[in-house]
Amino acid sequence: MEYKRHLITSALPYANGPVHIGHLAGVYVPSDIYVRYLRQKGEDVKFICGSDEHGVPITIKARKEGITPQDVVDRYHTLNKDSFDRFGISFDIYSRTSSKVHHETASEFFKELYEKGEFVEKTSEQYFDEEAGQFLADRYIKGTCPKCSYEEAYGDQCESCGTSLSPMELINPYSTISGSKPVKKDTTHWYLPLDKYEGHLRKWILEDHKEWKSNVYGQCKSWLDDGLRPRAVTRDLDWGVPVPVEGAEGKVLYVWFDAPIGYISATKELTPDWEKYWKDKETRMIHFIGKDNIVFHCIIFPSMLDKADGYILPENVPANEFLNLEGNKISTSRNWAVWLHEYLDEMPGKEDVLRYTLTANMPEAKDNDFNWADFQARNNNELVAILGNFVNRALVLTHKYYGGVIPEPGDYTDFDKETIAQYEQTKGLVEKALDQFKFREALKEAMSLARLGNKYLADTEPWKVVKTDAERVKTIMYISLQISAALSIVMEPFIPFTAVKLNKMVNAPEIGWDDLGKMDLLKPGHQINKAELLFEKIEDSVVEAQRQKLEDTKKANEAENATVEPAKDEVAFEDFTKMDIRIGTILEAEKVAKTKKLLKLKIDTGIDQRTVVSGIAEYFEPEKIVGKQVSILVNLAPRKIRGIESQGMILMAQDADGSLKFVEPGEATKNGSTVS
Ligand code: B3M
Ligand code: ZN
Repeated sequence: MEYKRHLITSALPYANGPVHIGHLAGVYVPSDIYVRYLRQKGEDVKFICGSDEHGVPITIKARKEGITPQDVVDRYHTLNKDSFDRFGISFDIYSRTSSKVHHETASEFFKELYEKGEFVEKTSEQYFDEEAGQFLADRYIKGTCPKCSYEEAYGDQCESCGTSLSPMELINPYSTISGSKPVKKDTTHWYLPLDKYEGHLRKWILEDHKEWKSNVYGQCKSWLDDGLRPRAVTRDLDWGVPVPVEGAEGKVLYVWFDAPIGYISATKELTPDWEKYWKDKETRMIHFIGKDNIVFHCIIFPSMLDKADGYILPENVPANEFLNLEGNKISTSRNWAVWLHEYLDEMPGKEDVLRYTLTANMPEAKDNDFNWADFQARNNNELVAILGNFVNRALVLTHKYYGGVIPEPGDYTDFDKETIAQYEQTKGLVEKALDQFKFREALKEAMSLARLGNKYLADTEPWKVVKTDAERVKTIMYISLQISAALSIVMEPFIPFTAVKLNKMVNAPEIGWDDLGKMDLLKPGHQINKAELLFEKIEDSVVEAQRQKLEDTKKANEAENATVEPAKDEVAFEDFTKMDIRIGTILEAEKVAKTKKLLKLKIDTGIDQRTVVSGIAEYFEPEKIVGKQVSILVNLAPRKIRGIESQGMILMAQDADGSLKFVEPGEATKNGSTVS
């Protein structure tokens, strides 16, 4: 079916933390590529996003920081909106669900279904924290997962096995507010009877949308085969959209009921024609999300839309899988992530390098991994060595031979014709891939054009031929310049900053997607602008610094989670008094030859000066510890270590991250002072 317009939504990031590369690879880079592609083709498209500002994680963060939920969402809404903008994610609107428009829209939506009698009203026992004086929903309650026995499962989902849960299913539940064991108390909520919609959903998804990605189709099928259950769409919370029903004081809409309605309220904010995008069958709606949001976008939200007045349903929901980082799961709580705002600050001008790498490794069908070595390789071996190198040669030689003016080509050789024939395939190959949401494949086809150009120049060697056949070089450069101009268009959805720069260099603002494949994008006599390098090599030190940053994070995590050794067996006081520990000062320190771990120390013990061999060489540079005061066991029997007689032992503390620290007096102390 031909559609008049497209409504593209991308998951609303929770405003309780920054956006990281997992979000980008899962949702925002693919949706932005797709929207830019539609715009290139001249389609009428609206790209909708915004902050998801309700939900328990936000109130938990506010409580932890002693601020209000509004303070939390204001901080992250601003940070994320700014970061997306700097990264070239080209939303038509980036709204927020704490807005007045959204509260009104979500409230009206609920009321519409309520008045139609769609909800089932049910009073049931829910867990209540008597200390905190509140009901425990979602992340306010934890316990053991009934499915996999993970002991930190939340009331709404087990993060270990992914099972969707309700608080009543948890084993040994406890409140995450007070830690106390909750009691059960009656409360009334409104439920969406998903079980009633099962037949319609089965037909709509399993029969009418067999073309959906297998990871999405498969998850929907297993949800439907497991049997759908009524789902509560309200909560006993004070942060969110109040339930617009008499007697519902203190209750708000469940975040996953109100958030998808955020797409509608944002469209309302964007255009008075919003109903054309939400209620006209000639609009094609696509939801871009991560795999953990499939049930909400394929089962729950479409059921809500279907029961409301005249809304269209999504034509596709191309959810991506997850991205891991250096072989580990990305984790906000463990700070194991590459945060977008930090990347933008630390790698200015490299937005497209990250876009390119995340697209090349996009977790489209299975989880995939991001690592800094690959990031560097993609930049140096592909962007610099192929795309940048080709374009730079084509433009620099045109300036060198023709003062930057496009030459008149001569006859094409067979090799020219083969190259042009391949160039003419690019548009169709990129479109076919993008129409199927295959972004890795689409990028590969677009980059094949750069490889083609690079090979064409390398094989024709105009810098050599120019000495003998100037006419031939005009044809070679003409063909190379058409390919360069085509790259400034076909690369725009993927690496938009570079595409704009390249299009300025070829000085052809008027060309567009439909011109791809033509051989007269730049006509003879056209003047190109100055050639600049599109990319610069990324040195080892740059990625080393990023890896070190992750290493430091890992160490900090280990330190935080390290368990403290249990105490050793009891000793009698008399045993302890036998040990004579003094304060001493390190006078000299040197590495013990042929060993990695040993330092030979000369220590002033206040009693005498003596030699001690200590296994601290991997932790301290000898010259840096001279003069340091230490605690030394002076009546330890001397022993030979690597031929050196060691007369005593200095006391060291092994920190949680494995590092060694001296046990030293807090202030200057006389050598020989007794430690007891
Ligand atoms: N806030 C994102 C998440 O689950 C969630 C998406 C809402 S889209 C309506 O991380
Ligand atoms: Zn589980």
